[in-house]
Formats: sequence, C-alpha cells, structure tokens
Amino acid sequence: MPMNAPSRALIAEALRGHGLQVRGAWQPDARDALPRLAGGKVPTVVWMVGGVGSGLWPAFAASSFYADGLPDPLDRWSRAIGQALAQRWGGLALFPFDGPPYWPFQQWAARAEALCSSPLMLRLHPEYGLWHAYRFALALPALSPDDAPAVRLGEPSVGTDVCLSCAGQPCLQACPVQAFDGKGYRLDACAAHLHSSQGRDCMQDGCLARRACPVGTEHAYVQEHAAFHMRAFAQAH
Ligand code: B12
Repeated sequence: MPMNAPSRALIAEALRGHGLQVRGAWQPDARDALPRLAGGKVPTVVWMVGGVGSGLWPAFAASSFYADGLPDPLDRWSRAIGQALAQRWGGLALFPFDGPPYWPFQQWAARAEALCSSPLMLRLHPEYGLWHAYRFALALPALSPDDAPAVRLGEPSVGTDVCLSCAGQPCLQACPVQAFDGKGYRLDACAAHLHSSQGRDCMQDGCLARRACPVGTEHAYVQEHAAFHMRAFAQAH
C-alpha cells in the first residue's frame, strides 16, 4: 500500500497518544476549492480530526505548548500534530482557525459523519452532543483500499434533527443574557457577561447554554478544559 494512503485505523493509531480522534472522511471535488498537494496532486480524501469530550486534555495540558506562555497554545499544538502527519502521508493539514476566510469545517464535518445543526450553532453529534470540536483536517492524495467500503464519504447528514424534537429546548432557556434565540448569536451580550462578575459560572465551568443540552452529558468537558476555552474566548472578545 502506498505510504500516502493510510487506513483509518492507522490514522487513529497515530492520533491516539494525542487524545485525538478520526471524525470520518469525505471526498472533495473541484467546488471545494482545496489547495493542491505536493507534486500538484489533487486531494482524494479529507479526514476530519478532532476531540471528543476532554480526550485531548491530558496530552495537551502535558505538552510544552500549554506551558510556554505564548498565545494560542491549543492551535499551535494542533498545527504541530497536523503538519507532522500531513508530511508523513504526502498531504496537507487544513486548520479551523486559519482565516478569515475560514474553511467551512462545520459543513465538512457533516459530510464526514451524521451531525445536526443546533440552536447554539454548534453541530450536535448524536452520541457526544455538543462536546466535540475539530482540530484539523488531513487532505490526502489517496484513500486506502481497506477503507473504501467502510468510511462515510461525502454523504449528506442523515437522521432526525434531535434539537427540533427536544422538549423545552433547555439550551435556549439557560443563557443568563439570552445570547441565543435559535437563529443568531449575540456575541456582544455573551462577551460582556463573561467579563462581568455574574459571568463567573460560565467562565469557570463553561457556557451555561452548552451545559444545558441533555445530549451526551457524559462527554462534557472537565472543569479545567472548559475554563481554558472560556478564558481564550473571553480574552479574544
Ligand atoms: C468564527 C467562529 C466563531 C465566531 C462566530 C462568529 C459568527 N457569528 O459567525 C465566535 C468567535 C463567536 C465563535 C465562538 C465559538 N465557537 Co466558533 N468558530 C468560528 C470558526 C473559526 C469559523 C466559522 C466560519 O465562519 N466558517 C465559515 C463558514 C463558511 O463555514 P460553515 O461550516 O458554513 O460554518 C457556519 C455555519 O455552519 C453556521 N452554522 C452552524 N450551525 C448553525 C446553525 C444555525 C441555526 C445557523 C443559522 C447557522 C449555523 O455557523 C458557522 C459560522 O458562521 C469555526 C471554525 C471553522 N473553520 O468553521 C469555529 C467553530 C464553529 N466554533 C466552535 C466552537 C466550539 C465555538 C465556541 C463554543 C468556543 C468556546 N468558547 O468553547 C464558541 C461559542 C459559539 C456559540 N455558542 O455559538 C467549533 C464548533 C464545533 C461544533 N461542535 O460544531 C468550530 C467548528 C471550531 C472547532 N475547532 O471545532 N466561533
């Protein structure tokens, strides 16, 4: 098998020590306007890589990136891992935080596995709920023959919209400043709250609206991980 066609199992193995997971794959076409790979090759498959729950937290928190005091440690940690794997397999790593313009990670993610939109505008996974996010995508020149029949490639998201049938939609009731109305997100209201003393709960334990979702609560971020994201978010806004 060519070195540039790692199987899903091999990619998963390379990610395990970092606490990251393969989140499915999709097959790009010209409309996706992806960059060419080394040697002018067109990418054949894009593997989505992300974190589920706080799976990445122990590895990231133990890394030099977390401790070095420089800005954006999680993004720099992701870039180091993504670029090393891309180089190993003759591909390219694409990152959710490179932009604007940003790569449409949420649309890509829905092509790789079954997800639905949520009133919080985060994608909801049937098992992990809102407790998952993406660290990079690996665009590779070839798909391993081991995977061809097994991976979900470019199918539209299926399944019922879990949020539409959710009784009471607690996520929309939980935000102390009504930052969400199911159609938009009032970033200013959210950020002002986080900077006030009333925002301590969200800052310490994570967004109250996200925590109100009844799906996948066993995957909720551990306190340190939640606080890390909230701090990064509040510092930027
Ligand atoms: C810009 C951005 C933001 C901005 C949003 C500004 C705005 N109103 O658009 C700000 C800074 C507010 C933000 C905040 C957060 N974000 Co953000 N953000 C992004 C980023 C970098 C780019 C989005 C974008 O413009 N994409 C370009 C368009 C073309 O791509 P797209 O796939 O079509 O994405 C859009 C649509 O899918 C749409 N959308 C998604 N769901 C729904 C649902 C409805 C009803 C509607 C109308 C639209 C809609 O929103 C997306 C952005 O406009 C993405 C990473 C990425 N590259 O996608 C993360 C991303 C969307 N964010 C993410 C997260 C986790 C957060 C935070 C929770 C972070 C935190 N504090 O922990 C917060 C909270 C936001 C919230 N609750 O809504 C995750 C979501 C993971 C998931 N499960 O879906 C992403 C994918 C990053 C990642 N590494 O995984 N974010």
